[in-house]
Amino acid sequence: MHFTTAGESHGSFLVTVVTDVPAGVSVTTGIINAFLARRRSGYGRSERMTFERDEIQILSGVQGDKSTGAPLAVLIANVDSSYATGDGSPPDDRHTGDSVAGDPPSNNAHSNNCCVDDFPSHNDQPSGAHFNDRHIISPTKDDCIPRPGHADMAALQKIGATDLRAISERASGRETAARVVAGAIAASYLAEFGVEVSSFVTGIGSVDMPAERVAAGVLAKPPFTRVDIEASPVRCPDADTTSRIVAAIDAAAHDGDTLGGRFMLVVRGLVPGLGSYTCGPERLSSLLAATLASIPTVKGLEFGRGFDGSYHRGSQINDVIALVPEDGCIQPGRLSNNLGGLEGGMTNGQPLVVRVATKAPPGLARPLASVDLMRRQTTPAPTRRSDVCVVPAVAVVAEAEAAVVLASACQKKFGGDTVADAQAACEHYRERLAALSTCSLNASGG
Ligand code: EPS
Repeated sequence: MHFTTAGESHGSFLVTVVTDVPAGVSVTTGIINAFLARRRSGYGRSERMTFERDEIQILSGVQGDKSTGAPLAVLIANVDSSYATGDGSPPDDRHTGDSVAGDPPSNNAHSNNCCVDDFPSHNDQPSGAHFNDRHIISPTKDDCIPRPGHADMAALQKIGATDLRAISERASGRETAARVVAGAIAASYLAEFGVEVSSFVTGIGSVDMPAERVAAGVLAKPPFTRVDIEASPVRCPDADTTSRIVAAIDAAAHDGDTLGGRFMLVVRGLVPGLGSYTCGPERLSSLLAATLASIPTVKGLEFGRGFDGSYHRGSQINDVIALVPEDGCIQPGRLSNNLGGLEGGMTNGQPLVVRVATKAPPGLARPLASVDLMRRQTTPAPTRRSDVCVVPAVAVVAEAEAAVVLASACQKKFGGDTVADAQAACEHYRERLAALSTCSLNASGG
């Protein structure tokens, strides 16, 4: 399963195209909407999340609530669609296709206000300035001021100076809504194999959940449920920690600041042997690290005990292989899960556990300093709507990203054409694994 996204934060639509989806996966607007609604939630989001509805339209690849095996294309409508993109025509023209050939493109309100004329001449430039003025077509002063922590400045240098919105519109965290569409489809596929992808927030800013409760939360049978997690406004299944986090977010908002944090990604029900020990890039750890690190604001990843594990001796951190009871039999398993369910780049049948750290988002209401590229002056960065905290939403996006990687690994092991064929192959594989249990010894008279 693979996906790509298109669309801008304030364009008319975000688009997700998902390919290599086996036939027979349950795909409904309800399944996708439920995932998208979780991404919109979380205390500390900007006011945009109060009016975006993420209304979707499934354009292809589904018949009667099941995937057909053909690529799926899904649209998410942006309510805030103030940025004209594509052919530049307003959304209504695009729906009806009734724009008249030869008409000038109807751009947004700012587009004729090219700031190139406002530029000092080359002679006025400070030495060391390398901007190519001819390409700077930003329509407003704010759009010539890169915001620290965003893609603005590095991308401007990378692609040549241009209207910063062409960068920020695509680099925005809004694009992750389109990723969640693919994740919802992948999670629906994984559910057919009894795999549950989940996450919970463990800390935001300097507030952390008690370590014992975090440790219990990543066990095969945790003391709290998905309902408990979603009942918290910050997706943290600990009432006291939730209250302290909410207070911390309020304090940051009051100061015009933002907060990052930490969450656990936990996937239960995975069979051993997904991924590969044979080639580095095929290792599940590589694939998961790449996909999770691709999420904006993600700055740290730990598999299992991660950095903490590095302080311990091999005798303390490697999970002993033991005979453990399962389904009335005794079979080889583990008594601990220090390695987070991954050994040799493969799942080992334990819950997959990844701890993720995110930085505080860059949209500060009390802005950091930046440079006005039009006037070559230092100036405060522009202020827009501020997401004071996005950690609960990023955790949902991480679920989506991980689901796609795990669904692909599952397809690779069990076949990619239909869900039913893959389930049969998985059942056969489980029977092969059961041959290692004491029940099979008894059955064979051993
Ligand atoms: C987001 C939508 C954006 C931001 C946020 C994520 O909307 P707007 O720019 O209109 O306020 O709220 O973007 C970022 C955090 C970012 O860094 O760009 C969303 O739908 O998640």
